[in-house]
Amino acid sequence: MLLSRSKRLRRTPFTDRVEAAGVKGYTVYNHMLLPTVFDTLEADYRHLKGHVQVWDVACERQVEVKGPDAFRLVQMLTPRSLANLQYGRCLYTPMVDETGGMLNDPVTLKVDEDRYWVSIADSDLLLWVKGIAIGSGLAVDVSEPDVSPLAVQGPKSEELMVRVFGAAVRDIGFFRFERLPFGDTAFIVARSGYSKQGGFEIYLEGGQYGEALWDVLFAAGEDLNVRAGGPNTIERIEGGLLSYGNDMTRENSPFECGLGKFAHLDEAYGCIGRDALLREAVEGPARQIRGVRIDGDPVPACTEAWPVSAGGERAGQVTSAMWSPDLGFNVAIGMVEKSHWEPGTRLEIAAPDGVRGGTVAVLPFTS
Ligand code: THG
Repeated sequence: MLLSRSKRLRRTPFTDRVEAAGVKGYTVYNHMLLPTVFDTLEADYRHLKGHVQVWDVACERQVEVKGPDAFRLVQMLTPRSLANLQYGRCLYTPMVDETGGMLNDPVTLKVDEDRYWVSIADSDLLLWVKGIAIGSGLAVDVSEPDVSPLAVQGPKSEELMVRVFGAAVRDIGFFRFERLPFGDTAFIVARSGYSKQGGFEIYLEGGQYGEALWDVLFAAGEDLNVRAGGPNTIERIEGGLLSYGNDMTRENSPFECGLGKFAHLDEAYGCIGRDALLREAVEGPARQIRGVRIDGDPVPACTEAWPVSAGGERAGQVTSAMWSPDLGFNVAIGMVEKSHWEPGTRLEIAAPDGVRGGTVAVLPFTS
């Protein structure tokens, strides 16, 4: 089965290079190509944990909010207090609707006075933000600028980034960014990314620079064994990084997603979902994201939710699952009902190839 391609399934400034690097699989994310496999998922995983990879994550589109009411609008979107969001900082910001349901889990950057970039996961957040801006009569422009993140991930990422952007890279703290020169322009460079192996994200501003940036990274990293890669499902499940649309949807609150620490309900005045979240906070969530260790041989691909039960009673669902070569068991992420969410609780998981035993675990997986 091949995905039929057209203009609607957007290419990125890096797609020609990704194809030349021998991409073997894509997913679709924000209506855009996202490379997922270059060698095998397991070989890519091993390489990511040992070396350095360059990832085309242009699909992490930016919703730019600009204008005198920009701060006010962004704070309407998230229960996380933005009081500490100075220039140079990135914040992981769950975004919710009026019921407190998750609409997206972006990283938000203050890139200028009265200008924010909301670096989104896979949902059409732009439409929601435009609707709120217009419906509330706010003085803002909401757009999707020509910005395409390129991630450099893995233990050798700092060495590679220093070679291309200079020693200033070393002083960038986790979830901080600097604007660093590149040729006749400059890019925002953040220490962040969708892996637990350490790394950076370069916010390419101007698609015309994409291939030059890609080529410079590969030339500078030859002796570091740099390769093309992408968000690796095995590594991200081990690391407990959530995937919007898979592990959580509009049906889930930040509390259910284990993101309650990012809900500052005493401070996030104006947040559209605040009242609903305040109500939920009284009782606490009825279910929550957990790790699940699944018994047996490597599980098949998790392409839909797998029902989870315990002693005949419904106990939740598994939404991401993979065999972990390093841990030697199947790692999974699921939503588990309160009655069964204590780590160590035994579960039955209805995988497509049969029912398997499993155990509730803490994220991230360590052993
Ligand atoms: N980088 C950028 N944009 C993105 C992603 C990214 N947009 C889509 C998607 N990823 C958004 N989701 C996440 C999920 C987790 C993290 C980042 C984006 C993440 N979490 C860290 C963790 O859980 O350990 C740190 C969170 C914190 O403590 O602040 O990095 O990757 N630009």
